[in-house]
Amino acid sequence: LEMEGDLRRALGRNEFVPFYQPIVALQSGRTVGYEALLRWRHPDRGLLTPADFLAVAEESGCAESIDWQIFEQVCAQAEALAGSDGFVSINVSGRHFRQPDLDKRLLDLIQSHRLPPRCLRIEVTERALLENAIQVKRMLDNLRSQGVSIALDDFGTGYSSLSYLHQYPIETLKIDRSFIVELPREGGHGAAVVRAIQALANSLQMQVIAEGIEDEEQRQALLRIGCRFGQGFLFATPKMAEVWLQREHHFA
Ligand code: G
Ligand code: G
Ligand code: MN
Ligand code: NA
Repeated sequence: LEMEGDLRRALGRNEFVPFYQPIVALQSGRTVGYEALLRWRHPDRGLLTPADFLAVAEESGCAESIDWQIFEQVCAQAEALAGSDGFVSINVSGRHFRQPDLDKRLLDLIQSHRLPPRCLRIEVTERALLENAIQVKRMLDNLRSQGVSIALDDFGTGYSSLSYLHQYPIETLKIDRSFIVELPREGGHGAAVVRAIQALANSLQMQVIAEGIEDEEQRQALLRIGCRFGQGFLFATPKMAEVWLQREHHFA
């Protein structure tokens, strides 16, 4: 409750900012895009992550305003970050998809910033797809038809039914980092899951991005499985846009 007042003050002072984590081609180390991740630059408590405040923000009804503060900044920065063929992805919560004009508002924002829609990607969770299936499908179809791409976040942790996947305009599956942690153990659970997701993606002609890659062993295991893209502390932690715009970064 103390934090609730704090959140509203922070909104007024634009203390919520997107940090960007590079998404790289695992073989070459070339940056192909960025994931925008919410941070709160708190004047006293330093840099806070969503785990520190998102639950309170949701209870107090501030979460959507925080999201729009992030989307606004991403739309202003995404073209420079994306370059000629990259993208910036944003996390859109399931709760946010209950708003029936989310697609229209996002497209209006994109247009007001003169952002080429191909620069933007939306990360949606399996849960969001299933909670409000018909409305979410309509909105994702609309966004996709305008050039925004769609990724399914935390894949593998949600629901087991895969039958819905091809019905949505999803181009990318993001493998949850819980599977990457277990990956290098030969014959382990992680490797089996990652191999299965990669095979599924291949047959549906989707791209795969592995999350939370922390060491070279994991990267090599992913390359052996045929996974081409990933992100994680092995390459880079999330940082402000300015850091990535200063010079060309290569994570080979
Ligand atoms: O970077 P980090 O560990 O703090 O992210 C934790 C979680 O917060 C992730 O699951 C991510 O999906 C979510 N998240 C990150 N940025 C945003 C955002 O801008 N809006 C919302 N709603 N969630 C976000
Ligand atoms: O749920 P989502 O995938 O959007 O959340 C991404 C989260 O994972 C962010 O909080 C980000 O800071 C965190 N993250 C990114 N790379 C790594 C990593 O290599 N290891 C760990 N432990 N967390 C990571
Ligand atoms: Mn994400
Ligand atoms: Na994820």
